[in-house]
Amino acid sequence: NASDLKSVQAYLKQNQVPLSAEYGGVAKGKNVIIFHLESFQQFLIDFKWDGQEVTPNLNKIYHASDTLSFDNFFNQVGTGKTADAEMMLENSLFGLAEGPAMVQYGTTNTFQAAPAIFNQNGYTSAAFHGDVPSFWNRDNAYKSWGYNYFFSSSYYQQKSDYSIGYGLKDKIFLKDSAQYLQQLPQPFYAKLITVTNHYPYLLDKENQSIAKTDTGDSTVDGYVQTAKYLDQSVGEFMDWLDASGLAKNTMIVFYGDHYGISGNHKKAVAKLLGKDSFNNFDNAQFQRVPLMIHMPGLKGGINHTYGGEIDVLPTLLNLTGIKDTDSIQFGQDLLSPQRNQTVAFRNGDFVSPDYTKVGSTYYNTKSGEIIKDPAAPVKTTLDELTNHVATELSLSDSVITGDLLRFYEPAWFKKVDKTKYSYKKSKA
Ligand code: GP9
Ligand code: MN
Repeated sequence: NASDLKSVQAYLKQNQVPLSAEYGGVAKGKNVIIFHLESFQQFLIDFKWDGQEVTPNLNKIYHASDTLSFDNFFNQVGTGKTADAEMMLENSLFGLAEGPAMVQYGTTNTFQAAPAIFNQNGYTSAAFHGDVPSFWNRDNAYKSWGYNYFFSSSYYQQKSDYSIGYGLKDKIFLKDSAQYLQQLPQPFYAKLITVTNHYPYLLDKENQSIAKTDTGDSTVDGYVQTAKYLDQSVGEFMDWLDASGLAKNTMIVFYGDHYGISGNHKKAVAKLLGKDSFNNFDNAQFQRVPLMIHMPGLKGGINHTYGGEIDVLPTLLNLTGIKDTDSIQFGQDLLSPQRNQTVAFRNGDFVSPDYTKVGSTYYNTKSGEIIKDPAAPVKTTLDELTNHVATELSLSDSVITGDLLRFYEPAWFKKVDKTKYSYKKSKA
């Protein structure tokens, strides 16, 4: 009820940090493209196999002087996988510990999500995905989030070899999406969700352009092939974006939504990474995914701040100069010098620049050493970090399970009327 909202607001107020002044408003009025790199992990950046870079196009973007690239950025998904990533990126609310929040609460809850915030600041918002609209309850959740448009499978030409796994192959999906994208009124906020680089990483022969890896684990060895295919589709899309003239007015945000290879494949991952062992600490560090913010003229570089998917929305709103004072968002601007760098995982584990928690074991993040019998001050710090993460997660959960945003009507946001939206393709 409304008093629960008060405790959430008190926590957020207490943990508020100033936004980056240096980057505030540098992307004002620019188009925003959110490019969802399915199951794409940070270790693939600059990774070589079969005598070549697996992802040369993304590597080039990662190292470009007008790209902000975060090398300590983590996925924070629970069992909701892509759905949790979407919930975090567009609401700065965590998915739930059990079950996908986007499915259980996406239809009925009140949200103050990115598509609606951008739309109320002059943007047209659109989502693109080559799967059926009902997957992860997207068609209903997107109405709650205020997407003006949602282009899903019925908007794309379908042929038997056009799809693989959960939907359209990325090259086809992106080529057709570009036709819709360039017709959107500008500025637009557009999310492109790829899907080919998805477990178990199958790809037809004619699209394979790198050898499988040789770990012997059949669900791991195809990963470089679908990752390279995704990278090629990014390259083709970026060429189109340049040729269309849109690139110069667009900030494009690439992010990996969660791990591709789960920690259960320890032996295979150790071989892949050329390590002689792969333990729980290594697996926590392995949860890094790319976040790359690319915009012509942006003061880029590799940013080492520790952060996660929960932090993207406040970062984007500051970059685009959109005011949302006292929003109910659990993330912090990734570019704020005062930010809290403790990255909460959905199960209560965390990684910070100094400490990593996995279950009941604590490690030194820099050395990977287990911390046994810590001295009193260290023990206090570890307890504080553990409690901070537990509180952050449980308060975020209360916002979702208690539908608390229905009690919050900030001046900068008009409640979304879900009945206004329909994503059905009108019969041609
Ligand atoms: C399907 C795709 C699923 O639409 O987004 O991805 P997942 O949640 O399995 O990573
Ligand atoms: Mn996913």
